[in-house]
Amino acid sequence: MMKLQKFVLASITTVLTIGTGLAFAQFQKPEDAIKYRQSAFTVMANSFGKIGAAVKGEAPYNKDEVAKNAAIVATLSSLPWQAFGPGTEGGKAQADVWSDNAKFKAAADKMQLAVADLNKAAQSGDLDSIKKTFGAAGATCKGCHDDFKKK
Ligand code: ASC
Repeated sequence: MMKLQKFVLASITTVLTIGTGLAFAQFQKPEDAIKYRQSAFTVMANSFGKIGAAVKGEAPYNKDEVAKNAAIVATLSSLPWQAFGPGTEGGKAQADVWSDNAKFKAAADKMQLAVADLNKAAQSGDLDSIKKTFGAAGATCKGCHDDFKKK
Protein backbone atom coordinates (compact mmCIF):
# COMPACT_ATOMS: atom_id res chain seq x y z
CA MET A 1 0.00 0.00 0.00
CA MET A 2 1.15 3.53 -0.68
CA LYS A 3 2.39 5.56 2.27
CA LEU A 4 -0.36 8.14 1.91
CA GLN A 5 -3.11 5.52 1.83
CA LYS A 6 -1.65 3.90 4.94
CA PHE A 7 -1.61 7.24 6.68
CA VAL A 8 -5.22 8.02 5.74
CA LEU A 9 -6.38 4.59 6.90
CA ALA A 10 -4.50 4.91 10.18
CA SER A 11 -5.98 8.37 10.73
CA ILE A 12 -9.51 7.17 10.09
CA THR A 13 -8.99 4.25 12.45
CA THR A 14 -7.67 6.58 15.14
CA VAL A 15 -10.61 8.97 14.82
CA LEU A 16 -13.14 6.13 14.90
CA THR A 17 -11.50 4.50 17.91
CA ILE A 18 -11.35 7.72 19.90
CA GLY A 19 -14.89 8.70 18.88
CA THR A 20 -16.38 5.36 19.84
CA GLY A 21 -14.37 5.29 23.06
CA LEU A 22 -15.74 8.69 24.06
CA ALA A 23 -19.31 7.72 23.26
CA PHE A 24 -19.06 4.78 25.65
CA ALA A 25 -16.85 6.47 28.20
CA GLN A 26 -19.11 9.46 28.68
CA PHE A 27 -21.56 7.65 30.95
CA GLN A 28 -20.36 4.64 32.91
CA LYS A 29 -23.80 3.81 34.20
CA PRO A 30 -27.37 4.73 33.19
CA GLU A 31 -27.70 6.68 36.46
CA ASP A 32 -24.84 8.89 35.34
CA ALA A 33 -26.70 9.74 32.13
CA ILE A 34 -29.91 10.41 34.07
CA LYS A 35 -28.09 12.69 36.49
CA TYR A 36 -26.38 14.51 33.62
CA ARG A 37 -29.58 15.23 31.68
CA GLN A 38 -31.53 16.18 34.81
CA SER A 39 -28.74 18.52 35.87
CA ALA A 40 -28.71 20.23 32.48
CA PHE A 41 -32.50 20.67 32.61
CA THR A 42 -32.28 21.98 36.19
CA VAL A 43 -29.79 24.69 35.28
CA MET A 44 -31.81 25.58 32.18
CA ALA A 45 -35.03 25.81 34.19
CA ASN A 46 -33.34 28.11 36.71
CA SER A 47 -32.28 30.59 34.02
CA PHE A 48 -35.52 30.19 32.08
CA GLY A 49 -37.48 30.91 35.26
CA LYS A 50 -35.48 34.10 35.88
CA ILE A 51 -36.31 35.29 32.37
CA GLY A 52 -39.93 34.36 33.03
CA ALA A 53 -40.04 36.53 36.13
CA ALA A 54 -38.88 39.54 34.11
CA VAL A 55 -41.24 38.75 31.23
CA LYS A 56 -44.21 38.43 33.60
CA GLY A 57 -43.33 41.63 35.46
CA GLU A 58 -42.59 39.73 38.68
CA ALA A 59 -39.04 41.08 38.61
CA PRO A 60 -37.63 44.25 37.04
CA TYR A 61 -36.46 43.78 33.45
CA ASN A 62 -32.69 43.98 33.37
CA LYS A 63 -31.37 43.61 29.84
CA ASP A 64 -27.97 42.18 30.81
CA GLU A 65 -29.45 39.68 33.24
CA VAL A 66 -32.00 38.41 30.74
CA ALA A 67 -29.36 38.28 28.00
CA LYS A 68 -27.04 36.31 30.27
CA ASN A 69 -29.75 33.84 31.26
CA ALA A 70 -30.98 33.40 27.69
CA ALA A 71 -27.41 32.63 26.61
CA ILE A 72 -27.15 30.02 29.37
CA VAL A 73 -30.41 28.40 28.26
CA ALA A 74 -29.37 28.45 24.59
CA THR A 75 -25.96 26.96 25.34
CA LEU A 76 -27.27 24.23 27.64
CA SER A 77 -30.11 23.34 25.27
CA SER A 78 -27.79 21.14 23.21
CA LEU A 79 -26.59 19.07 26.16
CA PRO A 80 -29.33 16.81 27.59
CA TRP A 81 -30.03 14.81 24.43
CA GLN A 82 -26.74 12.92 24.34
CA ALA A 83 -27.70 11.53 27.76
CA PHE A 84 -30.86 9.81 26.46
CA GLY A 85 -28.93 7.04 24.74
CA PRO A 86 -30.02 3.41 24.52
CA GLY A 87 -30.05 1.75 27.92
CA THR A 88 -30.51 4.99 29.86
CA GLU A 89 -34.25 4.57 30.44
CA GLY A 90 -35.39 5.88 33.78
CA GLY A 91 -35.60 9.05 35.80
CA LYS A 92 -38.62 11.04 34.74
CA ALA A 93 -38.38 10.00 31.11
CA GLN A 94 -41.30 8.09 29.63
CA ALA A 95 -40.62 4.98 27.57
CA ASP A 96 -41.76 6.92 24.48
CA VAL A 97 -38.40 8.72 24.46
CA TRP A 98 -36.93 5.46 23.18
CA SER A 99 -39.94 3.86 21.49
CA ASP A 100 -40.77 7.01 19.52
CA ASN A 101 -37.28 8.47 19.35
CA ALA A 102 -37.83 10.36 16.09
CA LYS A 103 -40.67 12.33 17.68
CA PHE A 104 -38.54 12.98 20.76
CA LYS A 105 -35.66 14.21 18.59
CA ALA A 106 -38.03 16.50 16.70
CA ALA A 107 -39.29 17.95 19.99
CA ALA A 108 -35.71 18.45 21.16
CA ASP A 109 -34.80 20.23 17.92
CA LYS A 110 -37.87 22.45 18.18
CA MET A 111 -36.90 23.49 21.69
CA GLN A 112 -33.33 24.29 20.63
CA LEU A 113 -34.55 26.48 17.77
CA ALA A 114 -37.03 28.25 20.06
CA VAL A 115 -34.43 29.06 22.74
CA ALA A 116 -32.03 30.25 20.03
CA ASP A 117 -34.77 32.71 18.97
CA LEU A 118 -35.23 33.74 22.59
CA ASN A 119 -31.50 34.27 22.93
CA LYS A 120 -31.42 36.45 19.82
CA ALA A 121 -34.26 38.57 21.18
CA ALA A 122 -32.62 38.76 24.61
CA GLN A 123 -29.32 39.95 23.16
CA SER A 124 -31.19 42.66 21.21
CA GLY A 125 -32.96 43.78 24.36
CA ASP A 126 -36.35 44.18 22.67
CA LEU A 127 -38.76 43.23 25.47
CA ASP A 128 -41.71 42.61 23.13
CA SER A 129 -39.65 40.09 21.13
CA ILE A 130 -38.38 38.58 24.37
CA LYS A 131 -41.96 38.08 25.57
CA LYS A 132 -43.01 36.47 22.28
CA THR A 133 -40.03 34.17 21.98
CA PHE A 134 -40.17 33.30 25.69
CA GLY A 135 -43.78 32.17 25.25
CA ALA A 136 -42.89 30.11 22.21
CA ALA A 137 -39.91 28.53 23.98
CA GLY A 138 -42.01 27.71 27.04
CA ALA A 139 -44.54 26.00 24.79
CA THR A 140 -41.81 23.72 23.43
CA CYS A 141 -40.77 22.81 27.01
CA LYS A 142 -44.35 22.04 27.94
CA GLY A 143 -45.10 20.14 24.73
CA CYS A 144 -42.16 17.82 25.25
CA HIS A 145 -43.02 17.34 28.94
CA ASP A 146 -46.62 16.46 28.05
CA ASP A 147 -45.47 13.78 25.63
CA PHE A 148 -42.28 12.45 27.18
CA LYS A 149 -42.01 13.29 30.89
CA LYS A 150 -43.61 11.36 33.71
CA LYS A 151 -45.91 13.45 35.86
C1 ASC B 1 -40.02 26.64 33.09
C2 ASC B 1 -39.70 25.30 33.36
C3 ASC B 1 -40.25 24.54 32.39
C4 ASC B 1 -40.96 25.38 31.43
C5 ASC B 1 -42.39 25.00 31.23
C6 ASC B 1 -43.08 25.96 30.31
O1 ASC B 1 -39.65 27.60 33.72
O2 ASC B 1 -38.99 24.82 34.36
O3 ASC B 1 -40.19 23.25 32.29
O4 ASC B 1 -40.82 26.70 31.96
O5 ASC B 1 -43.04 24.98 32.46
O6 ASC B 1 -44.43 25.59 30.17
